[in-house]
Amino acid sequence: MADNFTEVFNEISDLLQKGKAKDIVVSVQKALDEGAAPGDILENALMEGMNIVGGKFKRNEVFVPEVLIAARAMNKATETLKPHLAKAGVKPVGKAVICTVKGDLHDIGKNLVKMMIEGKGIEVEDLGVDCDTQKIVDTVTASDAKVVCLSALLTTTMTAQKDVIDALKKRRSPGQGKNNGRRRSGYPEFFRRNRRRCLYPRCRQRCRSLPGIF
Ligand code: B12
Repeated sequence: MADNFTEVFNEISDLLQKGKAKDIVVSVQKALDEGAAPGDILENALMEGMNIVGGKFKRNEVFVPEVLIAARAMNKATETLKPHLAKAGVKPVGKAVICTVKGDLHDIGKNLVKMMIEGKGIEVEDLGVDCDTQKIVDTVTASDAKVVCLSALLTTTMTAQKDVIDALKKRRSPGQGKNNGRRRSGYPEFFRRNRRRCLYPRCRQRCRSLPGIF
């Protein structure tokens, strides 16, 4: 953490842990005015505070209501940061679909990832939380999205990521018919063209992520 900003970053982290949504917006603005980099505020103040809340939640020192008000403060703070993280006036370079999978309501990380991707000039269609596999597949198929971002924080919802990937592999979108007698892959063209590896660990496709995003 940049020494100059230790005080204001600690203040932001404390306010997040206490769930002070109004005050945190003022402190985030103060940090920006003092010249702190938006990415540092996110990582060294907000994420720091959320990790402390997470640790306390795990040790049963705080409970769901406290985590929820901290989450609300986090969302308010990231709203303030958003315009500073996004590159103004960047022409969209592609489209992504993002959501949390069926059964998962944790959307803070998803919202952050969305902001980061938007900051790279990618247009993002956000399907929200607790998203049905079929709805994701339909949206991806109907759109020209090149990237699908699936967020799952629970052990029990991880498998829904695989469900979506399997369903996407099986589907045949209107533009994905036969190609020289061979069936074309259901994977978005981007992955094949850019030779990236899939986010799903066991998938052998090379479609990891866009360069420099994650
Ligand atoms: C906040 C929180 C909640 C809030 C969520 C509020 C909200 N609107 O999001 C509430 C109180 C609702 C909640 C509920 C529950 N929670 Co909770 N929660 C958390 C907590 C404390 C923080 C998560 C968070 O937001 N972190 C901050 C963000 C910024 O980090 P992140 O989510 O990890 O996201 C980053 C990366 O993961 C990544 N990322 C995230 N998504 C994506 C997507 C893509 C495509 C990419 C590339 C990257 C990426 O990038 C993000 C930025 O770096 C975690 C503990 C922890 N320390 O993680 C537990 C935790 C996730 N919850 C847990 C549990 C058990 C639950 C409940 C089942 C509790 C209960 N008994 O009711 C419920 C389930 C609700 C549901 N159906 O989803 C467990 C999960 C354990 C497990 N292995 O399954 C955890 C780990 C706590 C614990 N240690 O026990 N929770």
